Amino acid sequence: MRLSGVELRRIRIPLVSPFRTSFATETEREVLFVRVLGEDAEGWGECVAITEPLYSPEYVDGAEQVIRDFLLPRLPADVTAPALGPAFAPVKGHAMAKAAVEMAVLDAELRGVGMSYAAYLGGIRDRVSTGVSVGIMDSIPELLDHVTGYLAEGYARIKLKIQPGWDVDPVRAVRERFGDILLQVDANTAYTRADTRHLADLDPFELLFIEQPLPEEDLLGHATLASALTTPICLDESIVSAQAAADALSLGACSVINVKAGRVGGYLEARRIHDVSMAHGVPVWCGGMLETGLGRAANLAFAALPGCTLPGDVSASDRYYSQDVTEPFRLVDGLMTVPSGPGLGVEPLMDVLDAMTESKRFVRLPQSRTGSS
Ligand code: OSB
Ligand code: MG
Repeated sequence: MRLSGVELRRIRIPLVSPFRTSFATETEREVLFVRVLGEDAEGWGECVAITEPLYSPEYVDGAEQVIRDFLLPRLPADVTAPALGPAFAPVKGHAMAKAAVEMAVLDAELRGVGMSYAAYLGGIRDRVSTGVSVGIMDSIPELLDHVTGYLAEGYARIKLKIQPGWDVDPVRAVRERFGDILLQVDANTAYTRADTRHLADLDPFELLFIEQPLPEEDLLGHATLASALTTPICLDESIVSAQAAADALSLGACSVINVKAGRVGGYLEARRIHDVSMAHGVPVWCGGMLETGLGRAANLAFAALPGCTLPGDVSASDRYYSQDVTEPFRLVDGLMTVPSGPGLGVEPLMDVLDAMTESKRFVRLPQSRTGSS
C-alpha cells in the first residue's frame, strides 16, 4: 500500500469523572491520532501516551515528535503493517509512538481489503465480557457508590486502583459489600519488595490477581513476591515485548498478563504476547489506557482472541466520555460487541473530532523514498 501523507491530530477530551491512580489524577485526556491516507482507504491510529511520562517514559508531545521526525521518514514506500517492525527497529523504545502508526497503517490496509481487525488478529468471539477499572477515591463510601453503579450497569469484574494507604481497607469494604464478585487490584508500581508482608494482607480476599505491584524493571522481585503470596501476580508495565513476556513467565514473575498494544509497539507484537502466554497456559486480558472509541475498537478486536479468557479493561464509552469520537460503545447484557466491519469497523465523527482538535499537522510523504533512511 502506498501512502500519500499522514495527518497528526491532537485533541483534548474531558473524562466523565477524574481518574486517580498512584501516579496521576487525570480529568481529561490529550490524545494524538495518526491518520494515514492510502490509495484505497484511510486509516486511523490512536496513541495511548499520556500527557506526562508517569506511566511509562513516553508522553504525548514526545510521541508526536518521534512519529514526525523519526518514524514517518522510515515508512517504506510500499507499506504493510508487518513491515513496520523491521523499518522502525533502529529507533529504540517509543513503543506507543510506533503502535499508533501501526494501528493506522493496519486500519487502512484492512479497510482496503474489507477485513476486520478481529478477523485479521484471529478473534473467535463476536462479543466479549468486560470489566471496569475504578480509580482511587477520597473515601470508602464514595468508592462503594461507584462500584454499585458499575455492577448495576453489568460489568463482569471490578478492578481497584491501589497504592500504599489505599489498599487493604477498600478491598475489604468492596468484598464485604458485594460478596463473590470478580475482583482484582492494580498498583501501577507503587510498592517495593519491602512491602511483601503488607501485600500478603490482601491474600484473604481471594483477588483474581494483583497487577504490577513493583517497578517495571523488577522481574526478579515479582518472582520472589509471587512465591510469598497466594494472590497471583499479573504484569502490565513490565511486559514491554514478547521477549519480556517469555522471560517473566520463565522466571515465575507472573501467572497472568495484561496486554496493551500501545505499550508493546502495536497489535502484531500484542498478538505474539498472546501466543507466548497461551503456549505457557497463562491467561491474558486486554488492558486499556482510557482510549477513545477508535482505540477501543481495536482493543475489542484483541479481546476477541482465544487466549483472552479474563474480562478486559475495555469499558463502554460512557464510563470514560460523555461524548466519544465515534458512535458510543455500549454494554449490553454485560457484554461489548466486537466491531466486524472493515478495519477498525468504526468511523470517527468528524464534526466531533474537529471541535475537540487543538492542532493538526499534515506530513506529505515523498513518493520516491526508499524507506531505509
Ligand atoms: O495501569 O491499566 C493501567 C489507565 C492509564 C494508565 C494505566 C492504566 C490505566 C487503566 C485504565 O487502568 C483502564 C481503562 O482504560 O479502562
Ligand atoms: Mg495496569
